[in-house]
Amino acid sequence: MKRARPATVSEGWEKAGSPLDIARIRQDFPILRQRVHGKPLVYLDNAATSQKPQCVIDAVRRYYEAENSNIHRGIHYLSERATAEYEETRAKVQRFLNASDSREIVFVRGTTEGINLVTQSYGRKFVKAGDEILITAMEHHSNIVPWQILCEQAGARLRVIPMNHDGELLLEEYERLLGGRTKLVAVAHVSNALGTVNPVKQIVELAHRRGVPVLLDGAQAAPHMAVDVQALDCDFYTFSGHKLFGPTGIGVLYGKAPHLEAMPPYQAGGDMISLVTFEKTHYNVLPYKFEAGTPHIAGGIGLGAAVDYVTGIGLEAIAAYERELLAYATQALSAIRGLKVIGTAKEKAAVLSFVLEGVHPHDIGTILDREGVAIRAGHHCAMPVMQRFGVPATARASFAFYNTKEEVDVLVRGVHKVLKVFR
Ligand code: C6P
Repeated sequence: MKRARPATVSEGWEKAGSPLDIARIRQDFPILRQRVHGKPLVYLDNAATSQKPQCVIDAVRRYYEAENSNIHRGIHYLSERATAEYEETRAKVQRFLNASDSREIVFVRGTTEGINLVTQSYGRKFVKAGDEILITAMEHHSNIVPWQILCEQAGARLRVIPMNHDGELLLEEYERLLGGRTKLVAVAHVSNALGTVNPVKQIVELAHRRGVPVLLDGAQAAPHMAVDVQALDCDFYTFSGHKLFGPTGIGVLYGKAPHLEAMPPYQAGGDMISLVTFEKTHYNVLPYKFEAGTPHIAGGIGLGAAVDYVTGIGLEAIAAYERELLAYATQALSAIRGLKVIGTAKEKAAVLSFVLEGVHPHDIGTILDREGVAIRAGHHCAMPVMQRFGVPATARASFAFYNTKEEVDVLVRGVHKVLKVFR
């Protein structure tokens, strides 16, 4: 049955209800109490980085106040305590991604480093002249440039799976591109510029039928939906801690153990070795073979607290709430004359990119900022996406579970203010 359109968008929303106590959740994020330019902060730039709950801030502070020491090295009390906490995060991330073994969880600086690790370790060993790497037309630069560099080094070719005008991948083109030369497929789970949730399970299945491994860039997925790497059967999965309500400078690369075993080290130095002589070095076991040097210990401990926090709320509940929020915002913004949403895939996550006729996205961002609303305006490190849609940039609102419909209303009122200035 077709439902009548609610008198105001928010009325329909109120009735939809949500199992999450958002008012309560917001109290966990001290930064959200801030005023910006005299207005309450409305933080809608979560795809760039998300805010930190008090428990994450406390975990980082506690480490520096009470545990600061190097890990995996000392036999003293502080070092053992810090090592245990850092390694506990690895176990938490293993459960979070449902990886079968904590040896498959490699700590990196973030998604960018996770992808660079695979290109420079797996890629340099297994990709040869004449081989092909498949990526998609909606990748972030982090999932384009490292592959370009590898292809240049190896004499391989980078090929691109196209998308339609809604921002959905053309799977028949993908199947056509997958061939005997394909050595690896690298795909964003969720597009940061369009919000598209890609059919990654199907993408992995199609690649595996031809014996091709798949890397999934989970930067925009891991904070917003439950990820099960065993169910997806992906070969590599990477995400950034700072988008998952954790600290910057820490992230995760999941890799299937047989791949990681077969790969040479990415960087060399302390901790990634078991025995060093001037003649020969023996490398450490997984995952330490890929973790050279003193890591971001406080970041790792903070990430553990972040994983606990989102797991406590529940990724299913987060995904459901954000779906409602996105629908509410899409409906409200689409009703504005001259506004065009860029990225209208059927399956979308908490990203809403748009352009306004006759107004540069940077002007939208600047005027919204004066209203206390933080969005991102620009190419979102996805220039080929802008080229595909024929726009220089977009304005992008991106949501997290602490955002509310009232904040969406502030955004909508702000866009009307932009229109008043320009029309
Ligand atoms: N996107 C955005 O505003 P790092 O910088 O390593 O934490 O994440 C890189 C990255 C990789 N893949 C995707 C899909 C991403 O969205 C990002 C980061 C931010 O959209 C900053 S450019």
